[in-house]
Amino acid sequence: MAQHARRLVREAVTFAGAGVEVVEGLISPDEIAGLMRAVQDITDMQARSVGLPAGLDALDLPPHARSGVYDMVNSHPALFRLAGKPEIVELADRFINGGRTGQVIVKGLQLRMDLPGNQSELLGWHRDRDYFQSLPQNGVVLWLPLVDIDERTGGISVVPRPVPDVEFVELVKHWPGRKPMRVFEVKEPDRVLAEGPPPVRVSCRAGDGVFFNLWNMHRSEPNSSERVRWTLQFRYFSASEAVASRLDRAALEHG
Ligand SMILES: O=C(O)CCC(=O)C(=O)O
Repeated sequence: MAQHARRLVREAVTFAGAGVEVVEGLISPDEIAGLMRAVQDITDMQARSVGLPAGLDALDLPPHARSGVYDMVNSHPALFRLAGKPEIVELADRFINGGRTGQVIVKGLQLRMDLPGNQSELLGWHRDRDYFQSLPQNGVVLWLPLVDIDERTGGISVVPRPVPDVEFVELVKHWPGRKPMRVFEVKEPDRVLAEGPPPVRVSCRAGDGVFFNLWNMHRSEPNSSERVRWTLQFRYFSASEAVASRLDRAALEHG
């Protein structure tokens, strides 16, 4: 597995982009604590709904109540506030558009809860582009852990180059306590892996941001620690591309 470098925000904006960019301290300990308070409020609400006391960890809830935490937390305003944080949007804009254009949109906001020892929610090799086929194809993924990431917590591995010329398959997966989920996986990941460069296994601190291209193949690594691996995922897309294609369509429609 290849190594990656962690960079400060001010250095990252001058980086040409080898495919994976780990930016130090993108969100602060206070912002993480704020988000985890929101998670706890929702956990307490779900616990009470099944007759359990407040103050429990999501891990202590039965799967269907835990699933409720997962679903509600993904619609919490705290997620939207972080995704719109100016420093983050500016970085996404630089990675996508190469400059400070303000022409980005964010979609696919998600807070993942990876349970200890639970391999069932792990995602195999995939590209996020395949989940957002109707959106602009120029974009970046931001994967942002709320806990320190090391060998034990697992995390993700990313192939540090875009792979536009691979086939993917659509599957439906069933995970305990969750609704069936549609996933997209790369059909022959070994071929891509054999062509190199080797995947980068991410290790970083809570609050660091891991950026990579929408077309980069990546997968989950198992969580073998005793704690939940909480991570955020936001996807940023080039809005200028969306505007350009709308203009093209309008020109076609109206001659
Ligand atoms: O965090 C993980 O385990 C994988 C997340 C991921 O690959 C994704 O959301 O696209």
